[in-house]
Amino acid sequence: MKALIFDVDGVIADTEHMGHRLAFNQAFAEAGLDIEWDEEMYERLLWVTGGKERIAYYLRHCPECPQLLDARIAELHRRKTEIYTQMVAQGQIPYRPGVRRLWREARAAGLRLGIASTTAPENVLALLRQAGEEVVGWFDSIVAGDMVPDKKPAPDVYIQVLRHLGLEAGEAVAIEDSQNGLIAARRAGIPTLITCSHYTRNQRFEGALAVLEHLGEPELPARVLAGPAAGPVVVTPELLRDWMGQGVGV
Ligand code: XBP
Repeated sequence: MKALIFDVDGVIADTEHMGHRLAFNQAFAEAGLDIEWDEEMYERLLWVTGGKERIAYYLRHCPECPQLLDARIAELHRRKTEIYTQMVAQGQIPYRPGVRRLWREARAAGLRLGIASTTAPENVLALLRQAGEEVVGWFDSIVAGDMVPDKKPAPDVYIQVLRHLGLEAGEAVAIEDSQNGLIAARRAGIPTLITCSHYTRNQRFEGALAVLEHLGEPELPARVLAGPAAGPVVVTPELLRDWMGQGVGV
């Protein structure tokens, strides 16, 4: 294991729940559109990855909604991104347990770090900067949003990160929170750990290394929801190497 590749939304912070949905709704309201995505609707819409794609999908399936041109959807999405990045900059979306600790431990252990995300690159940078300006430089590859042709569950984003890092799939571990993310990483051949988030708790994760509540802190170990260990765990580079060595899986 030479690298850890992190998904962003749901893994670094519970951004879908605390940020993205609210930002979409605010952008709709500001544009004078009578659209509000409640939690139940948003959970279903999350199967469509990418904000522009999600808006377009929703409008196509909403007979009473205006049918907007792609340029209008892109404009709405730009405003949504502005709203979202402001929310992040104001510190409204805290990091999940264990994320910063694992980044530090991975670097200390000589592992490289990557980001593979479907969200817009400016959203990724805003969230990383929340941990300090220098944190962006900890990542040797950040691939996000429209930087690849096809979004998750396509493997493009992971294949691109592996290319940047110059690694084979089996030399990295991906950390994801959703079934679409797991499929993307597995299609790229990368062993994948799942930390469930607000909207993905009920999804299925066959083929993951393990399914955890979060990454854990020494004072707040994470429950193992499926996988190799019985008791609560704190995810460390050593634990991941151990699980990789044992060939564990869900
Ligand atoms: C999650 C997504 C994104 C976000 C919204 O990506 O599918 O579309 O919901 O962000 P990941 P944008 O879990 O891979 O980070 O509106 O910027 O697309």
